[in-house]
Amino acid sequence: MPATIDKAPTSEPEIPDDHERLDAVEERAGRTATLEVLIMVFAIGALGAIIGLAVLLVGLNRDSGNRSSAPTAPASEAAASDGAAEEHAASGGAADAPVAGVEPYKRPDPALPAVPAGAVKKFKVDVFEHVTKVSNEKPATRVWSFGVNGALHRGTGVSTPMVVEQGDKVEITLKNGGSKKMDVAFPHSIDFHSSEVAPNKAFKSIDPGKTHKFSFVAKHPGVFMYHCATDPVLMHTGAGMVGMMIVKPKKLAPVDRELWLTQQEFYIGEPGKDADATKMAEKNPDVIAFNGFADQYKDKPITVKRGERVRVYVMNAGPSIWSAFHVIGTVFDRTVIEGTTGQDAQTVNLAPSQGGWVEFTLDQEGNYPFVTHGFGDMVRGAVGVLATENAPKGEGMKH
Ligand SMILES: [Cu+2]
Repeated sequence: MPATIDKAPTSEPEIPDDHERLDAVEERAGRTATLEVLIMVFAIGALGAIIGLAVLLVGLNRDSGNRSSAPTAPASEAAASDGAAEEHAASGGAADAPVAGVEPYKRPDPALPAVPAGAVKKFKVDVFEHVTKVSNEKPATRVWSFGVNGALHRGTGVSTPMVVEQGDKVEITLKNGGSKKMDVAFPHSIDFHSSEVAPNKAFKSIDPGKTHKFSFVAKHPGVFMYHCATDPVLMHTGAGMVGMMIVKPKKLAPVDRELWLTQQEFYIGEPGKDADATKMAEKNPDVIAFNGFADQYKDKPITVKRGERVRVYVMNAGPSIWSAFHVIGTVFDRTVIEGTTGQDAQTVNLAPSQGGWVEFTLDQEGNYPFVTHGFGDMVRGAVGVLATENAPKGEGMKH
């Protein structure tokens, strides 16, 4: 600025008359000054080096502190935005680190839901994204799920089944996150294998907060998969967006008890975070579960009666692993899998997306485990127990 520039120097040194003496004095003074300057430079240099090192160390410390705490930042933001407290250990990535704000476990009732009343079967399908455990042994994970007509299986990773009868008109209203509680972050869609419709229209993706309505006639009986079809479909289905629609045949013989079981894989990422896409691509699930939680019906068995006729509707929702559904201690009298009726079967073979039902009676009081007989998959959680009313309690798998 001009104000500063205009300031003339006021301490201009005076020039003495005796030039010789002055030169000598100046020379000595100059040598002394040079020495002093050298010492000063040295001292400053040393001090600078020390300060520099200290700054560097502090900087490194802060930097590493930032890195280790970085993963919590998005979680805190998410917590602030949806009101659900969510955090995990700042560093080390401990797999068993506690995750706050995890939904409490609630055992899904395996009894088959009823067909909705009314001439047109109306399903209001909610998409929600939630943090839940899917196994007692594994950290909580963020699962993307479907709820139906207000029934949301929070506390597990399973989506709600839908049941209709052959020939029913089905009306679907898909709501991609109808409220803050649904916590939806991505576009989603729903694809029904039980329908015959133009997928580009009916199964289109919709943004968070949007609604999409479509209908179809359920012409074919069977146990059909439904799933999110939004790209990348492996990510959406591997994150949990799979379920079953049962289309009962018109003249299905009544049985004493009807149950539903969805076999599903879970690929757990960072604790409390979205599923691990690399594990999905490698088909290496952490958990394979019936109805969304590893071993849950082994720990809390499904009660049946000795001698009653049981029908179990089974869907292998994958997304990638086969199911070899088997009940230990019985033989299936009748099986209906993908339109083929069978009998005298020990195990049914279900590719990812396939389903059907099996019928049997348990002739003696006891605990009858059901499994995928692919045992490497069973040990990841695909096991449960059917316990007759007078079976020894608390014995689970013992036999
Ligand atoms: Cu989706």
